[in-house]
Amino acid sequence: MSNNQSPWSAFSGPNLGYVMEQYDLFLQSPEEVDSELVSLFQQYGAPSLASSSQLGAGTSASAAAVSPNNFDKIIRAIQLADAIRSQGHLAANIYPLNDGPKNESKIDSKTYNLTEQDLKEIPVSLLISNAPGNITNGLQAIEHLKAVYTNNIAFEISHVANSEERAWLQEKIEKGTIKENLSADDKKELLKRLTQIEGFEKFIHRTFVGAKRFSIEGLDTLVVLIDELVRQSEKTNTKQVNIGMAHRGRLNVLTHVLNKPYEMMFAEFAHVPNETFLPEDGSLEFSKGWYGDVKYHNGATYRSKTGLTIKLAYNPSHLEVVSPVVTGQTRAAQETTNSVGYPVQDKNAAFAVLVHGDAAFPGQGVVTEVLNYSRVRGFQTGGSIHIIANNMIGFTTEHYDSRSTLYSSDPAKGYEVPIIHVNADDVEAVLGVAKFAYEYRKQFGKDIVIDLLGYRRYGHNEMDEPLVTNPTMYHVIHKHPTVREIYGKQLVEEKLVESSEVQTLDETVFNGMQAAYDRVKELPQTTAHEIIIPEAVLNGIPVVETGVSESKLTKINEELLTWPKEFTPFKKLEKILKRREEPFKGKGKVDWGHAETLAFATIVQDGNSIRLTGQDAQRGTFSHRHLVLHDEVTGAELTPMHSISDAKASFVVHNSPLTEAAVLGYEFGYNLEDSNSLSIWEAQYGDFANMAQVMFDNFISSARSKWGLKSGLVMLLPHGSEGQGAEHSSARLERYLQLAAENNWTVANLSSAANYFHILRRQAKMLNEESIRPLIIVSPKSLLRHPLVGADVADLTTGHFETVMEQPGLGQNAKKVKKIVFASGKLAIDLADKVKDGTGYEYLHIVRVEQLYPFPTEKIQAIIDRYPNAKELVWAQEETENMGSWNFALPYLLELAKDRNISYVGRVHRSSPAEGDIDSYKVEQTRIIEEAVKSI
Ligand SMILES: Cc1ncc(C[n+]2csc(CCOP(=O)(O)OP(=O)(O)O)c2C)c(N)n1
Repeated sequence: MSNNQSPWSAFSGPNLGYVMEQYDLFLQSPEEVDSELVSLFQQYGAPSLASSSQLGAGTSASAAAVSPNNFDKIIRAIQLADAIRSQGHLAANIYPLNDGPKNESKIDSKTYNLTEQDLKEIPVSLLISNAPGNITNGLQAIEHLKAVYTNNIAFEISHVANSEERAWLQEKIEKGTIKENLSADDKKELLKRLTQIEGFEKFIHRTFVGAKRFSIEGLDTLVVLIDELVRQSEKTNTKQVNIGMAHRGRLNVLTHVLNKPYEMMFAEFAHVPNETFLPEDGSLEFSKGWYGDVKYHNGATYRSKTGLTIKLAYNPSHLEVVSPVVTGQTRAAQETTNSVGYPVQDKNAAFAVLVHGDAAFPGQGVVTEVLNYSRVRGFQTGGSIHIIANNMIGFTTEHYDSRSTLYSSDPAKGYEVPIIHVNADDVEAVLGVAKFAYEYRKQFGKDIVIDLLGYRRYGHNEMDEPLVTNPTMYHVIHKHPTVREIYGKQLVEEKLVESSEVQTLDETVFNGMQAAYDRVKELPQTTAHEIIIPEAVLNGIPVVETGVSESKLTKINEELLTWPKEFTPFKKLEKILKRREEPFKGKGKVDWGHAETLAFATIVQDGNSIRLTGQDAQRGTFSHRHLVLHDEVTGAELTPMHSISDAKASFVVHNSPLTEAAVLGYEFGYNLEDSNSLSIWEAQYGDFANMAQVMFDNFISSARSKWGLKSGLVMLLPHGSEGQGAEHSSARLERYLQLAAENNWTVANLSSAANYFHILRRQAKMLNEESIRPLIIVSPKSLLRHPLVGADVADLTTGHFETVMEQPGLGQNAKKVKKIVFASGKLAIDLADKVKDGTGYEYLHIVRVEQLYPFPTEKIQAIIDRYPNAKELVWAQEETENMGSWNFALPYLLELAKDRNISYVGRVHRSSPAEGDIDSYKVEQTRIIEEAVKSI
């Protein structure tokens, strides 16, 4: 630009509009305008159309003739165009029952004091960049914008901060082609699909009267939407689609998307075994637990001939909690973990489709927990496609009692997720929206929300009478035609089909279902349901040798402590870590964190990848881990585990977002999908795990018995009374023991770093075995560096995980032992500290129960049998009497004790797990220790 040339020639379209707007502001309050623009305005005066380089295609003569000095109108027209973009959704036709809020004033030209003639005079290019060629003046431009932003599809994208993204979205929308012109065949196919979807519900409604199915009707196009996502996936070589959804419409999705045969479905309604109808080509897989679950919680895996796998996740009643599980599964499906270093992620390999309810989406916090990790490196999956199956009601609760926001989808806005609202009665629009969402995810690797707005034809379930609580809504619904009827009518009007054909199609589909049910009726009726627990589960975990040769461990240790020359460690940390050389030179002990590191290294050498996550897990809450080092100068990260020679699998530790439910659920899902990976979640303190209680109750403890899902997930829950007050003293061990049954998981409270090494290695070795089960370790805090807990290298070279350990120095003279004390974890070490080498405690033996569940009855029995004069069995714990392991252990002790006495030493019944001040703690802890070891 030469000095003399007006800078305004460089501006065109909406940019010129923006400069004009700024000029207007400059005239009124110059201090609010950017200083650079101010100097331009001072030097060159008003920006003018006449000096703009391009008026753009479609600029009519009259438009070009707008007076350059009177651009107030232009500004108002631009504001109108922008309002349509940002507020058009308020005026859109997105509610099938026409019962949503509507406000057209914000996009009315009168609000902007603009006449049709005014608009006609505005150049198109000022309002729309790259407008379709048939738009030749401003009025047409505004009408076009209204058509694309306020029809049956509405958009909310102004909260997306990235301008490239917004421009991409805007261009796609304003092209006006999201709702495509379908061929006649495509339309007929769609009608057929809608007929099947509706027909399935109608058939069940009539045949199995009163049976709960959580009908899809009113949101039938949900299936069409997912169908399209599947089709797009097949086209773009995506390997896996993971669907998470609740009850609503689930049976329809199972049948039509996962291709579960009608016969199988109807057999379930008729209470007859359905395996006979499982497709013989192996395309469909179900896992089944021995205790089972209701049909609308079951999942399935479908493998199409094109190589695409579709999974519908097994799901408990608890709304939204499946979302993190499915997202974790998706990450695992995207990652390759069979080589050293970080796992390699291919975001195109899989994606998650998360279907939400309109009440649950804004109501359940786990939804935003999941949205939050959408761009966090350890948890993102390149974008989930969220669908709100929005029937405008939650059970009987209407939106005004359900949320404080205008839309159900509003919580997603904080995460810069584009939101598309679409009228579920416009099947072609729904189809277009599915494609659009798929394309967006592919382009930007981010989440997107489709708010599919429909209604619910019946009550919450089919037994409910919705007129009782929601009369006005339901009087409308009862008169509202189904989407099949609407689309059938449309195709008749378009002369693509005769109305009789619509009717015949409906009958044919219904007859097909009747024929399927007739085949079911031929099966013998049965009400018996045998509960058969698999042998491998009943047998529990066998003894697994887990020692590693000293030469291997020595080499690993050296490799872990050899860092690249250019890496500048933080000196203090370097000193601490270098101390890990000492146990290999016969000095000092391998402490807890060191034992863990060595176990991890040997596990990746054996070929199992490791993924460890948790709050501050890289360093470890208690600064004991340091698996990721930071260069003091550059801040660069170094993971020494990646330098282990012969490692055959990936290793990663992620610091997680500050959530328990969403992260634990994620890891559970990850581990389900990649059964070869040792997935570990660590709570910052064990008590925080109760924020994820639903994951323990509904997935981790029971997924195998309900759904047949195997998991080897490890959970580390720091636990132990140390005078830190009520919260950080207890992982609420009793909860995990209460949920223990049918060998569902292992619960351990350890007192030895060597035993920790062996239990981790045992878990890894069991990963692909039938006997694998989740592992809960209530892990230590002060024991992390306790000399009595540390291991000698020799303790790691042979042997296996010990479910029970005996206190060294005690019980030497069997006849003299009068009392056997059982303790675990930190109290076991407090007692060890007390009895030292055992001198003076001939009457006493202490048994450390390292594995609480499955309870090591036989081992304990063998120990008790060695001490015929031990008349007193004492269960000692530092927890309160109503917490900890005592109530769980008592029935086992009663069986073991025979004629011996059983007594309890520990804190009395309390409502809070620990005293709030350190002094009271010390007094109480000392009392427990004294009482436990005192002579009888
Ligand atoms: C966490 C949780 N709380 C309560 C319920 C009980 N419940 C089942 S469905 C439902 C209403 C759900 O409404 P919405 O999310 O709109 O889904 P819709 O059933 O309408 O499809 C409620 C409260 C539940 N299943 N899960």
